Amino acid sequence: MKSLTLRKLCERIAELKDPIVVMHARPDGDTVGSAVAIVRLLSMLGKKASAVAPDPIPKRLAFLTEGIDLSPSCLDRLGADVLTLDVASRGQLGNLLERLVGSLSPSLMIDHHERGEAYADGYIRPDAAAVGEIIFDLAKEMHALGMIGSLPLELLTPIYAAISSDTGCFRYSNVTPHTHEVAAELISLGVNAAEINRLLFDVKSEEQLRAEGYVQSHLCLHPSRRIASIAISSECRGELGLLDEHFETAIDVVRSLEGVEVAVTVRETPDGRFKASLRSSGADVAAIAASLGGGGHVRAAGCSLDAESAEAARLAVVQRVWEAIKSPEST
Ligand SMILES: [Mn+2]
Repeated sequence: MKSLTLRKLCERIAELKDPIVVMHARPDGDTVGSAVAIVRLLSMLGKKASAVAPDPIPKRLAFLTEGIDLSPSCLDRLGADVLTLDVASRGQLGNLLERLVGSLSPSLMIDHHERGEAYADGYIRPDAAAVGEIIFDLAKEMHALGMIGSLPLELLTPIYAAISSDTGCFRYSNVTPHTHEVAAELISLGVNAAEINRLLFDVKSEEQLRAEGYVQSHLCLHPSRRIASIAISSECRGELGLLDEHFETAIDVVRSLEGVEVAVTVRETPDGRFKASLRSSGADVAAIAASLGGGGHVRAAGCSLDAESAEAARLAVVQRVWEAIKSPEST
């Protein structure tokens, strides 16, 4: 698998035939915004591109995907080239894993995860706060090379959303001077940052608020008070009349408790497995997630695991976190 330069990436994108842009499982603002931006770039190059995600795109991100072909039927096209965005390992292809083999194996990957698997020729920049930050550099390079004539708002808006989403509105430690420079340039090119951030962070559905209320009143605090966690089973969701996507912002509630270094949410998935999300204010949760077969960033990572119940999965993850952070030299 080759590691590409930005210039080479431009050339490879220009060569894509009938491209299919693939997002990661449980799509977030970065994978969705980046996918929409790449589809628009590809159409500016005269290509008809589609985008697919292994799971439904959360309603709160629907404002990004207007006019984008998201039909999974694109996977029936023979000879299409597949490009993945923000997908660190094949495991993150979720339900699409079995479809994306043989002639549909990804030929290109653009990513920013530190730990991952090189399953295609790639452009991977762990210093980028979001894949969106890379897509902006890519769009500018294509513009400089004369491959595209302009940088329209319909391209820039999803890029800004991708970056803002993966940085928690520019609050996380992954933000660099370059992240702010890109954001500044996007705003000077006309992006409506206030409106995008309002839609991403301030607007919540009634269901989301109810989910956050449930998490607030059912938080489990480790005796050390350094780990906070919550387990959400399918049964519990059913009783509350809520869907998994309503719990997406629940991790922010868990991590907001004073003194907590690592926040853990465990959600039961439809296949009866459990998906853990870990957020940290210092400890390397990517290493902890990796020890459980997952991956991610130092301060934001996740994994899937099998357990008897959501509660058992929560206890197993908390135990692993505690083992990792209890001795000071490991943090
Ligand atoms: Mn990302």
